[in-house]
Parts: sequence; structure tokens; C-alpha cells
Amino acid sequence: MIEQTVNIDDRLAEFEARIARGEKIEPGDWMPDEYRRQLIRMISQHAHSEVVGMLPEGAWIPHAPSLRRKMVLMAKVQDEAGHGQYLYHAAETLGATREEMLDALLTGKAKYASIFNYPTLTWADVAWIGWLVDGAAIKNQTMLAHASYGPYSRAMVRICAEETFHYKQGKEMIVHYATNGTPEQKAMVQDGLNRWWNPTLMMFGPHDSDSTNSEILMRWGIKTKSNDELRQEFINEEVPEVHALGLTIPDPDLHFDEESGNWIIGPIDWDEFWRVVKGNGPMNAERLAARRDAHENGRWVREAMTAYAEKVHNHV
Ligand code: FAQ
Repeated sequence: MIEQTVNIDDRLAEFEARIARGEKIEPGDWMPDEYRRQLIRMISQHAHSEVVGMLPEGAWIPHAPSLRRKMVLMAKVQDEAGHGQYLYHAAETLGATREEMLDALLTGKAKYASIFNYPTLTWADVAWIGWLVDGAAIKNQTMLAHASYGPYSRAMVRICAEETFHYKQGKEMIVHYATNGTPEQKAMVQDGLNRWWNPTLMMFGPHDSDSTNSEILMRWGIKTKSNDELRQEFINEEVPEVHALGLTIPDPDLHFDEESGNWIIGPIDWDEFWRVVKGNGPMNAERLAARRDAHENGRWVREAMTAYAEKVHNHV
């Protein structure tokens, strides 16, 4: 018994030394159960976010204002499906099955990014998702590209490249409407900012003091920056860009602090955040209903593929 404890301590020390040396942990390598559990939790939530994240923008594909805008949006939404695939695969390398992950999503047990439980009321919302939501996602995922788990970090490198295109197409639209748009388009852009700014800041997760997972994630090199650090970097980068377009950020307390060089925001409405995370946001029920429908409608494809695979297997 004592020998076994020493053995596990040795393995943990070696595991942590590998992370300290910047080595990647790969699927067959020894890892603490908690490392595996944290990664499955985070990667599966991330995969669900990509897939549920197709819905708010997907709703606008039939209403895109031009063929060019429609093609760009279709490519973007398809990319998000691909990101979901990479991420479900990364979680599978840790022993999670696709069935149990999807079951957790469809029964409402799994979390996914709060931001996708808000409605897309106008075309400008599609543009703001590109700029703000993809912008926030890139900030977080650029950090995760350095995560200690190999399959997750490699998926992030690929995803970030595609998200950069998503960010640019959103920003290009906002710049266009805010500078060359009609008065209606300018008003639509400001209205979208009024609704998307605060929920975007919530994407980074609770303040560090309330972030239950950060300590262990940072100890094991999964996260290398805290929720508040990333949120502040995002704010510092985006506020001047939004101001340059003459738009108003919906935060009366927002001001620049010369000493720290930071843009300081007012309080975030964490009651709203937890309401949304717990399933009571404006669109939670609708998002899950859409995913359940898609899952049911795809049942025949899964059955046909399983039957085909069995036939090939039996033949061999
Ligand atoms: N929404 O202890 P922490 C995208 C939960 S991808 C919902 O601080 P952690 C692409 C958290 O799970 C966007 N729940 O958690 C796209 C935990 O609960 P648990 C998704 C949230 O893990 C763009 C509890 O609160 N990106 O947008 C949220 O250390 C456009 C306590 O929180 C990722 O998933 C939230 N915002 O830090 C697609 C990146 N925040 O699980 C379509 C990977 C926190 O203990 C269109 N994930 N919670 O029951 C991460 O980096 C981290 O998981 C954080 C949260 C930073 C999200």
C-alpha cells in the first residue's frame, strides 16, 4: 500500500516535471484522474459551444443581405461544425464517448458557452458575433493552443486560424455599416453592440475569486492565464477599436486608467450570467430543442452508417 502511494507520488512528480519542461501530455501517457476529468469537462463543453454556436448565426443564412454575405456566413457556420468535430475527437482520446457527451448536452446536464443563449435579432448581431464573440473566443483559444494536453492544443491551433477569418468578416461588416452605412444601419450596429457587449465579457467566466477550476487548470498548464486576465486583455484591445468607429460601449463606468494602462469596466451582472448558465437564459430552451431535433433527424444517418460498418466488418 505504502509502496503504491510512493509510486503514484513519483508519477505525479514526473507528470508535473514534464509539464514544467513544456512537454505535451499525449493520450496514452499517465495522467492524474483529475487532469483527465478536467479536460473532458472543458473540451466537451467547448465542443458543445461550437455546435450550439451554429444556431444564432445559422438562423440568418436564409436572410443574408447578399449572395456574398450568404456565402461567407455559410462557410463560417460550417467551420463551427468542424470545430465541434475536432473537439469531440479530442475528448474521445481521453476515454469520453460521443454518445455520453451528446446525451449530457441533449438532456441539459452539460454546460456550454452562455453567449449562445441570446437571440440574434438583426443582421448586425451576426456581424457582432464575428467581431466580439469570435474575438473573445480567439483570445481564450490562443492561450489554449499552449495547453499541456497535445490533442487539445493542436486542435486549438487549427481552430484559431479559422476563427481569425470569422473575426475579420464580422469586423469588416461593422466597420462598413458604422462608417458608410445608412442612418438605419448605423442605428442597427449600435443596438447590436448594446446587447452583445456585456454577454461577451461574461464568456471569459466568473471573476478569478469565484473560478472554482482555475487553480488546478493553471497548475497543470491547461490554462496559462486567468479569466480576469484574458477579459482585461480583450477589453483593452477592443475598446479603442470600437470607439474609433464613433460607437458607444454600453457601460457608463467605462474609463481609462492611466496608471495601469487598463480600460476599467463597471460591475458585471453575475446574476444574469448564472441564470443563463443554469438554463434560464432567453434562448436556452430553444437552443436545446433545436439540437434535439437535429439529433433525431440525423438518427437514420447514424443507423445507416453503423449498419454499413457492421456489414463491412462481417464481410472481412
Ligand atoms: N458559459 O471555474 P470556472 C466559441 C462555468 S467557443 C457557461 O472559471 P473554467 C466559438 C464553468 O464551466 C466558446 N458556463 O471554469 C464560436 C464552471 O462550471 P463547471 C467556448 C461557464 O473552466 C464563436 C463554472 O462556470 N469556449 O465561442 C462559462 O476554469 C462564434 C465556474 O467557472 C470554450 O469553451 C461560460 N461563459 O473557465 C462558435 C473554451 N464560464 O464546469 C460559434 C474552453 C464559466 O465546474 C460562433 N473553456 N462557466 O460545472 C475555457 O477556457 C474555460 O472553461 C472557461 C471557464 C474560460 C470558459
